[in-house]
Amino acid sequence: MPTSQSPFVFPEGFLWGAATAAHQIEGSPLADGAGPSIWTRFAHTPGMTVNGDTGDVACDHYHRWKSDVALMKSLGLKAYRFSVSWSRILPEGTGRVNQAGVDFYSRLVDELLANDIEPLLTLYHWDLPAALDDRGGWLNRDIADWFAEYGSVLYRALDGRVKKWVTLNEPWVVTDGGYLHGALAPGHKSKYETPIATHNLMRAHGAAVKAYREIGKHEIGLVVNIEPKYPASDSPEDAAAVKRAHAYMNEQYLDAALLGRYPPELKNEIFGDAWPEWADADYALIKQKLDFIGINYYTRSVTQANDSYPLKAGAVRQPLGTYTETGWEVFPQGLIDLLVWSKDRYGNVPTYITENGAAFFDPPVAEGGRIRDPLRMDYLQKHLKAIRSAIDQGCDIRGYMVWSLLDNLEWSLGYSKRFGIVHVNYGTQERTPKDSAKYYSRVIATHGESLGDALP
Ligand code: GBH
Repeated sequence: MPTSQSPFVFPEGFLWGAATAAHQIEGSPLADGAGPSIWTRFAHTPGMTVNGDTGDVACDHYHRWKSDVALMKSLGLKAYRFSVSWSRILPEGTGRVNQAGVDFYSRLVDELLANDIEPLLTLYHWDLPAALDDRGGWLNRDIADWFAEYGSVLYRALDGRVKKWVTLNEPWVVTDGGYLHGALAPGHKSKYETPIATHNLMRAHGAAVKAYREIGKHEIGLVVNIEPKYPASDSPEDAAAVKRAHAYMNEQYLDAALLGRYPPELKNEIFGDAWPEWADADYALIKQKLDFIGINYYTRSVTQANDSYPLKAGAVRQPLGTYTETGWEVFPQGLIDLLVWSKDRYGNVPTYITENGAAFFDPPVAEGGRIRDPLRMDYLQKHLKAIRSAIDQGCDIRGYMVWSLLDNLEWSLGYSKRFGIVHVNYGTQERTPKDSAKYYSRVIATHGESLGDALP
């Protein structure tokens, strides 16, 4: 029983968990009747991923789901956030349901519940059915209906056992990476396509929430990535760059979902004529009541004006900053700042931190199976303290999902970056909890009370 002595004890019911995504851990993407996704296709296109890495095997979670749940249980996790691969459920994206795909997730959910681990299910974590991409993917307005149809199959199969649903993971990354800069599937580079993909993602989100209200009885929300923007100098140019970057990354999707509009900077300062006018009926579809929002936080951005296209703003490296292996600055105060900003702008919607974590080089597994990852442990401690402090400042934070349970496929970076609190040996598929996993277990077991203790 936590005592009131520790300033770090978390509110009752605060949900401690870990997160993953289907394409990043499952492997066997075409097993049991599944159709290909844009990520299967993209990763098999030469030159698109580091070392040509693909998700064909990944962490083999598709076969190891049961022992992976036992691993979660042994760490004391109370929740597990995962995503469903759309093309396992509907191989063509719409129409025919592949029951074997539904059964896979149904068994996973049963196993989680049998171990008292609450499932948080994300419908879309970037692996669009390739068959839908062939029909225009996120550029086709029909995708709102396709997405609601897909969601409805899962709501009917799993609602009640699953009580927390997420429509989209990080629509900003889908559009910026997939349609503007092309580093992620489907690899397009078009200023004209990006706003259309954005808008159809949000229409699909709205349609899936609307369908949920007819079928489901529990909670549904949206997950976004937020990166607070700070000016690199006092110049008016940098202040304007911050405003653009903030509107583009941080306000774009939450404003649409919660306020029913897009920030004016998108048309006036960033996309110009490439930003279309949308019908009022679209905004009405997009703005649905949400039960919660999920925020993924990794880093901040110190922003300056530049001539990059089309944002004319970019991040500057901080000479005194600490950086992770993906080149992201460690900046826990940013998490407090963004949670307070979100509370003030959107009215303290119940919020989960649905991802937070860091890639660092881990030493090889030492004798006795120990993996020392002091930098990741320090990262977790600082960010959990930041959340505790945001709660003290009145933010309604309901839970925390560390990214990630396992080392996994880091999209186009392949297996080169390790975010797991559990090490994966990709040769043997052996899982070894790192020191950070043991630390996180103890924080969970003490409900935060031990958060201030010196790190081992
Ligand atoms: C998440 O996205 C994904 O949901 C998850 O699948 C992924 O594995 C995980 O993060 C780790 O990458 O280069 O300094 O300008 C991360 C969203 C958006 C966070 C871009 C970092 C760039 C920082 N990312 N942001 S910088």
